[in-house]
Amino acid sequence: MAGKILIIGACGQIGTELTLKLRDLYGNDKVVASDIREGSEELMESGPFEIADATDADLIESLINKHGVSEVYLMAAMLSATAEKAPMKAWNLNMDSLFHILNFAKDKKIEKVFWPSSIAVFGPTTPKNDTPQTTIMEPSTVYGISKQTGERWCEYFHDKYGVDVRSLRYPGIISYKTLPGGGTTDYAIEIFHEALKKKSYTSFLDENTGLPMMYMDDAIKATVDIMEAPSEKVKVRSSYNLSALSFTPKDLAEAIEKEIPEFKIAYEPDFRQKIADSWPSSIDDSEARKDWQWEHDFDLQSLVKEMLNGVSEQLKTAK
Ligand code: AKB
Repeated sequence: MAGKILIIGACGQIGTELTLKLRDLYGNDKVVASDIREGSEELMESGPFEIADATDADLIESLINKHGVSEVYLMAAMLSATAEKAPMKAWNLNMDSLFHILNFAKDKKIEKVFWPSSIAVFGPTTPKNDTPQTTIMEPSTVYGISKQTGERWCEYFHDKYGVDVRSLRYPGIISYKTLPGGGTTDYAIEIFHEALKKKSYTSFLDENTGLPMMYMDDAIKATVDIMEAPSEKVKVRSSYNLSALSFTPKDLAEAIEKEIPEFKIAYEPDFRQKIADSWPSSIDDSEARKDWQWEHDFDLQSLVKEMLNGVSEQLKTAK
């Protein structure tokens, strides 16, 4: 890598763990974290940090120049449930931030870009099971529309201007270090906190809502792998399907019950049910597995064990 890495949206759920992993891999001073707000102590103290609004092109450009940045990971975004409540704000954040970075890459101010897409690019008319890489995509959420549009622009900037942009369609990502904000898959994180605190949880999705999910360590591994892959192996320049697990709230509750036998779950679906119903239940990610040898490590029971251990440690230190 010629210069440093800049992570925009470094204090979010994925950004936090990605920053720490990249600092481990490439050195603390090589990875500049930035976000609109400060993040965890570990993130703030382990390397350079800048307050930055992802939509402020001049500020982002000044950070690229100041730190000698050659790679950008653009993790800032408004997620599905929150975006439904503020459609234009979500559209502006999700699209403006991407255009700034793609244009910097087009103008050779940076060399390489990572931008996350999501299973939200699919919609109610998409085949629900084993959703293929290339298929019908008619997303019905603001977030999904912004991610699908972003994918088209990534491919366009690659094909037309030779921009080295790489992207993954993340499923629901399960982790405990930093809470997610405003996603439809967040029930699968809340459930662990409530299981340990109260031995019960009321899910905002119906018991049989199957969704693609993944443990954070696998999501970070996929992100590092696609960014380290030789350019010719990255054949899809819109965004790769990426998959590990698929489960329903009922499956997850049963896996938690194996560890906490008294655990009880109830179901009170809200507006997020409609979003979840429009998304696939499972994803075919054979192209990622073939092109750059993607493999996941965590199955449902190992994810449950990691989450219960991680959240209970957090609850102990919070006391
Ligand atoms: C959300 O639920 O909005 C996100 C996603 C699947 O992209 N976790």
